[in-house]
Amino acid sequence: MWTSKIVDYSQINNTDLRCLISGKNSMIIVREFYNKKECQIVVENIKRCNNSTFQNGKLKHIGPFLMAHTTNKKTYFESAKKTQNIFKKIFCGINNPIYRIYHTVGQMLPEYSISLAHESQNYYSQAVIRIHEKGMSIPIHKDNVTYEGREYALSNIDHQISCVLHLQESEDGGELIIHNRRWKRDDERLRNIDFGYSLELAKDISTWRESSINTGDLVIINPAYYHQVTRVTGDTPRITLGMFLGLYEQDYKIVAWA
Ligand SMILES: O=C(O)CCC(=O)C(=O)O
Repeated sequence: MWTSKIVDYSQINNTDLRCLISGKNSMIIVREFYNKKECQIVVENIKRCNNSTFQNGKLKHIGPFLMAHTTNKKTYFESAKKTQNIFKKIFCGINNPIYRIYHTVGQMLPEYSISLAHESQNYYSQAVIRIHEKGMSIPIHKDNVTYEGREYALSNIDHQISCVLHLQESEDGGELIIHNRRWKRDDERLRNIDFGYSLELAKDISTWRESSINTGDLVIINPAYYHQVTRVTGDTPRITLGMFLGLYEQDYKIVAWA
């Protein structure tokens, strides 16, 4: 059966990220990556942010997302720069989870260096904080910068990994589902006009639905496999911090972006 791998933050040294790249496991959950108190402080700091902090009012994202700027690099890099200061404020006085993710993945692949991606002086977005309020969901989709981010230098990576830190869970809904089907170019015929793909792609495919994710857990997946988040049905918003990592095998280098 296609299952997740659950590890404690103290055991990450023995965790091999390659089980995601090869598709052997559906996801890695690092338990208690961030403690509950730290999550609470971050959530309180997010609540204090004014409206101009958010990318757009409806979706409630902090930080630009490369996939939303595939043909607008200038705006993406400008917004990424502005957001660095917002993140400094949000994580002021506590462990910055962005660097902790770098450190954690660095321990899983110790021979690799890891840093924020950049194109000359332009640094990519560090992360995206997503606030999913009641009624919101993420349709079935894949993430593949080598296909969709061709205008960006990092589209020549060898592998892409997605890391999502759960800062606040909703009482109900907001579950991550990952399907044991890797994106193929031919699947584009089943793409929706706005975002995501037809659920037909997941028909008769083994699926992993993870309902044991707790506040403070870090979830790592291979985003080339179709995944989705079910509708949030509780009153408390689901709040996450996400970023991608790209591996360059020959250079033993990992770059981070959102
Ligand atoms: O919020 C999540 O659990 C998954 C987010 C997602 O779809 C992604 O990182 O591509």
